[in-house]
Amino acid sequence: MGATDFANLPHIGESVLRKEDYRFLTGAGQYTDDIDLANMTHCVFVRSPHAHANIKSIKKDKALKAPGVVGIFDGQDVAGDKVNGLPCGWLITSTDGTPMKEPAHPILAQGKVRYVGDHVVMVVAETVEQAKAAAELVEVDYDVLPAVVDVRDAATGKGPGLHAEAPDNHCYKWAIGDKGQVDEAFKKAAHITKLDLINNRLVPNPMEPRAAIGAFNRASDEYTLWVSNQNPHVERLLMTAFVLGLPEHKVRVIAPDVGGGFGSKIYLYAEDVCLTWASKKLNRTIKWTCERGEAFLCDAHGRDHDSHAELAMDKDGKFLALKVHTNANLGAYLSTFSTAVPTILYATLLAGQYTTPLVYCEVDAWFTNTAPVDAYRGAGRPEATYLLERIVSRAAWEMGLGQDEIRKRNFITQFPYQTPVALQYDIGDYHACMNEAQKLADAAGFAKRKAASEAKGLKRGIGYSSYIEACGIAPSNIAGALGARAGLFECGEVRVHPTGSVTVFTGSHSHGQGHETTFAQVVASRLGIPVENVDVVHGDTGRVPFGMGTYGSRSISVGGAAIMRALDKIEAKAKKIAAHLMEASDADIEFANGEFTVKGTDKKIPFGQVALTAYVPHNYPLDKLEPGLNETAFYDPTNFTFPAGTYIAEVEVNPNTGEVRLDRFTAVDDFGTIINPMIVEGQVHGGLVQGIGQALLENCVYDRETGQLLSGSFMDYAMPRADDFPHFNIGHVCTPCTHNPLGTKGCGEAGAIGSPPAMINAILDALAPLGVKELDMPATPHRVWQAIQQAKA
Ligand code: MCN
Repeated sequence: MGATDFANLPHIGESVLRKEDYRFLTGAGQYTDDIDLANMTHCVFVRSPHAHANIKSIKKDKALKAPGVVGIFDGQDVAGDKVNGLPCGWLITSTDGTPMKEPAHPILAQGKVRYVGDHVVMVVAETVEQAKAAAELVEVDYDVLPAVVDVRDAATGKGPGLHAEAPDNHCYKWAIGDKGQVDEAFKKAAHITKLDLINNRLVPNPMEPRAAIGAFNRASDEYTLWVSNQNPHVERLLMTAFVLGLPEHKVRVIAPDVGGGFGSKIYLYAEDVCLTWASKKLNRTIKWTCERGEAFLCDAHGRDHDSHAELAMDKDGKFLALKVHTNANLGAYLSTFSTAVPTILYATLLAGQYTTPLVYCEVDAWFTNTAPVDAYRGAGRPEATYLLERIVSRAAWEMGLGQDEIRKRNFITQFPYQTPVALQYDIGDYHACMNEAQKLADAAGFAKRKAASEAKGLKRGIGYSSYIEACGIAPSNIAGALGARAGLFECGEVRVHPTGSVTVFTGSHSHGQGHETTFAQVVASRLGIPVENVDVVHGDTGRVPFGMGTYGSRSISVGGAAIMRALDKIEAKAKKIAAHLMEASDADIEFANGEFTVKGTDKKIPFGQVALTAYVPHNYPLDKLEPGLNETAFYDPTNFTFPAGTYIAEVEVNPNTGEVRLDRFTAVDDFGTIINPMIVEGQVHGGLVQGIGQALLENCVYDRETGQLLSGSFMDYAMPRADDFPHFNIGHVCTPCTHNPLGTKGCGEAGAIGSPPAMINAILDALAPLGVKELDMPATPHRVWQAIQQAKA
């Protein structure tokens, strides 16, 4: 079935209420910490209080004697059992041809700790309280070393080396584009706009902190790990093949209900491996639930870039070339996909929506004494969009053009479009998004509103951002050539039951995105059955054939496409059964609205009758066809999908206090065909809140000298709240993706990608009359006020 026919099916584009919400809203969800198993023990981790230190000794004797203690393990114990370190899933090759530096990432520190929160000792006891009390008795003697936490310090050679493999803390130097050609283009430029900017470090903070339960069954020699994770098959593969050396089929990983992840639960974490390993060693089931303060320290953080960019233009503001240098903070160790974030997922997006013919980007990645940095909602694409959309607005102001006008002059209009940074966009309509956004934002009325603000002593500004992003990393062979150490396909199984209801098994994982509803809509619409008759199973390696999980807004476009492929097989087989039942030839059978018909006749039978016949094959072509109606498909996309849109923010700034009030925010996105508008709108809202949160409030700060995390709780890390936001104006443009069978493009990250530059551009626009030209996120009242004072000075 083609994408156009699909878009016209009954439940597609319908705001079906979320099937999963009944259980979530009535307290019936089952999160990892809700699971209590017989004879279960509990675990806490003794973590490093220092950013950088040698471990002189670890004394466990007193703790071992504490009430309820079942076992205590440290780095020597795991080394003794030949447990490997955590692997990194993406190999980046430096410009000189050498592989990135890949120091060991032990699951319990071996002789040295490298960030506050690094795992040192695991304490297992009968109760959490007993484990905590015993952990207090573990004596770790440290020899504290100087630390380096700021990426600018690491990049300028300040601070000590963290790893013997990278004495200068340099992990890799990576580049994309032709530097020589870019330099030539700069020589011909009529105007060059320059910009230095920082993309602030963020803490993910899903509602449910990480949690895991490791269990070992002596009878079957099998392990089970329940874990709050976004991709259980990948977790199992990495843990068995690379760390524990276990047969994959002897380990079952279950990610039950998961209360959000935003990227931070993609990774294989040390705790998950510790619990699995120790469950056999102690022959006891072990639970660990991360506390919020612990999560701040040890969940992978996001962003943390320091960049310099230059944009060359002709006299009309047409972009000739873009040149970027970025220092990326990787933290103390390489987290699972960390190395791909500031490279493949970042620099390849620097063409944006524009015809810029030449782009060169160089990235230096550094180790620092901070928590590992990895993908966080958007992963690389927010960093690219922030840089590009900030410099484009600055260029507009320098050239005396409107922020809209400079964008329109440079928009790509012909598709497919090959960018100078590897990606080929299949389709889009950037002018349509801009026009719709300007209409919804009432951009024409801005001058009047600005005058009204001015009359109140307030500064009003408008900020634009025309983002593009790439979802559903693909195809596997190209990603492999670029360093991916995993496939990027998805798997779907459609099991039609004898009574015509359906269970779908998907390798995608839903942790807030509503897959149980939208995937059911896809299946119900194809088979012409009620949405309630379709159940979606995900998150269990014991039930789902295989899966690559959820990240990069890939689930509907890759996971959904795999289900579509399985449905193609179901339909093809069902047609043969129907042909037999109606004594017609296979070629004459048509299927629509849940009925099989014979072309040119009034003969018809419902889907349910075919399903029953498949399992009660009395009148059945057994000589040609197997009984049953159960099909599996794997789908490896031929390209990314490229959602894009224009966002417009309008703010009022109080010049006396520096306080920013977001007055209106408009987001017009092109997600191709939309399955469920309500869910998509929810996804956009969530993304916007995270992006605007980054722009105005959120900031992860380490003490530059000691490496202590200063924003380690919600008292110091400002999470956005509902009353920080106005009602969002949401609009859509639809250019269906050309290469997946649904015509969909991902929507899960767009809001977080497009909104930060729109916000900062709006604030800078408001403050332009005061001479403010520079502002880094988050634009807290203090920072804005300081910028105003500095401009005055
Ligand atoms: N959808 C649709 N029509 C489209 C596109 C998507 O109806 N054209 C629906 C999908 O069917 C799905 C939802 O919208 O129900 C999101 O789909 P998609 O864009 O494919 O994204 P994923 O499901 O792969 O979700 C991942 C994405 C990412 S990468 C992050 S990070 C993120 C996000 O989703 N983390 C989230 N949204 C989140 N939402 C919640 N509540 N919690 C998180 O942790």
